[in-house]
Amino acid sequence: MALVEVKVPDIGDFDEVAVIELLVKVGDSVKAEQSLITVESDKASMEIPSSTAGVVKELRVKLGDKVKEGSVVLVVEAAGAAAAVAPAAVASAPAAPVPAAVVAPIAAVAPAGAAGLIDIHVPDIGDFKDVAVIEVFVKPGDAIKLEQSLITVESDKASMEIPSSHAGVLKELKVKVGDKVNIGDLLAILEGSVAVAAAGNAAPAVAAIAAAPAAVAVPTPVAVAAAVVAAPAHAPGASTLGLPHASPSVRKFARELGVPLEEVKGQGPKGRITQDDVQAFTKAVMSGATQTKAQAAKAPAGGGDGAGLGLIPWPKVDFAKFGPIERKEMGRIKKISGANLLRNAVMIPAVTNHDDADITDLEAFRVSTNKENEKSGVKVTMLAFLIKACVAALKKYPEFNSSLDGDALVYKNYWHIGFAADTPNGLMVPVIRDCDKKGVLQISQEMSELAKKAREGKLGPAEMTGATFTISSLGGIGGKYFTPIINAPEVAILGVCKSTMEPVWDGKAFQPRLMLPLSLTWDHRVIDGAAAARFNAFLGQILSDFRRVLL
Ligand code: CAO
Repeated sequence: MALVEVKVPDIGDFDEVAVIELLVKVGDSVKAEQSLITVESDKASMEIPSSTAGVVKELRVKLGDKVKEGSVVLVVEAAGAAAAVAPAAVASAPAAPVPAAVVAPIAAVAPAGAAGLIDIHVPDIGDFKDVAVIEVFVKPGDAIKLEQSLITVESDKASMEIPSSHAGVLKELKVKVGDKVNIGDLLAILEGSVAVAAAGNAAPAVAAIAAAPAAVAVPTPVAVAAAVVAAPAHAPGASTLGLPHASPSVRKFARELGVPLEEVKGQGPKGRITQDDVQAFTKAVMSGATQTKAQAAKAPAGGGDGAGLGLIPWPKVDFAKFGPIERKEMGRIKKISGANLLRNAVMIPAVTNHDDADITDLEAFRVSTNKENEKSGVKVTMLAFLIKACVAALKKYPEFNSSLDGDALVYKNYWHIGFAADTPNGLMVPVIRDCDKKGVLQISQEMSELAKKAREGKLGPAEMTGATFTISSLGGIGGKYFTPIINAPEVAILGVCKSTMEPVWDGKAFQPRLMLPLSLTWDHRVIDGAAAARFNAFLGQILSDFRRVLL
């Protein structure tokens, strides 16, 4: 097999251009004319094509290298070659076909009829036809300097800026983004007395270099000499024109996916946006982890990603400086629940109402029920009664059983109640379905089965989804009140703490009553404070006299 060196072709007067992208790796099969690397000057980026088909054996350049005409890009084992050739006898292949220099230092300039009006046409951009206008840098009324970039055009292999051949005030733009242009097309009309042509030529050259696999358009020395570029184009890393820094192929890729390139954070050298960056951005948008600005602008009350909060960075502290430390990765469940809790805490305007419910009689009933049912093995806890009581309150105040969907509220005619379970792996929320149709005994039984499964890490996805309201009970542990975080897309959550005997004034005397602390957190976009107070009060009434559940 013949080993062939693929070299940088004639790229005109641009020497020492930086390699900004490697498009192939060792072992890849490449076709003739396939793009191998992207190089970039401060005015344009271009892809260097392969002069031959074969398999990449060796890469001779790396990111950041400076290359010029004749630099070896890589070594290819040419397809179809008969015999192996020792590395010492590596054959030099001709560089990619380069047609005659085509960026001519002429831009058609003709008076537009009226005095002082100058037509600016697309100059000779080489062997490119119907190239798309991808950026327009100027608008009517702008004062345009000689050589100032007016638009960027792009083929699938290169992008180039078209400079103004004259100075003046822009009267009319004849192109817009998306238009296809060709040599000689009218771009703009300037009004200006100073019709200065560059360096003794009628007009400057295109302030860019363009390259295509089969037809590499390069500025001739004459053209480059003529192109005295006054206005800076988009230098890598610096976005003087707000232009995202990316190669033509990446721009094309982003456009095809509808990705707003200016919102993609470039991870490449000098902040260059790579294809991987575009893919990562697309994945993040698809998974809901982020939103485009357009989505955020359209986002209804229930949407948005919290981006743009303008928060200062998380403090980075070297804790070891202050004492011995041990670092442990958080478990999967903690990571997942953490991300959800953060979103819910940040995005929901949540308010918590605290209240107490007199459960003296209910607790007595619960204890006697458990005595009666001792043999059945099913133990009824306060949480099961709370679930039943909450269903009654949710039915009376249906917005607590709803979810935000854009600007609409979805009212659910089912009552599936989630309960927070403390497990060795972290917080989990199993869901008991159709609690309105189940009795306290059945709810108790299901709850104990689901809690066991949760602790053993055996809950299936179906057992953790579909809740319409959640209860988080710390009653078995202690505490007085707390502020639970809403489990979105639900709109409210009830926190319960440990009941205690308290002296309660009955109008005549203090009576010892078992009081249960309740903490109701609610989404203020959906629920008002008065409704929350009513919900808690109603819940308290039911818990103090459970017969009300039947009403
Ligand atoms: N007041 C006083 N005692 C209570 C009580 C309350 N509000 N709630 C429960 N208790 C008692 C029970 O009666 C039981 O007492 P006995 O052992 O004497 O019968 C004891 O506390 C333990 O109850 P439990 O916790 O096992 O049962 P439960 O039904 O109340 O709760 C479960 C089940 C799964 C919710 C619970 O085990 C749990 O994991 N709780 C933690 C939830 C949590 O972490 N929430 C915080 C989320 S935010 O981070």
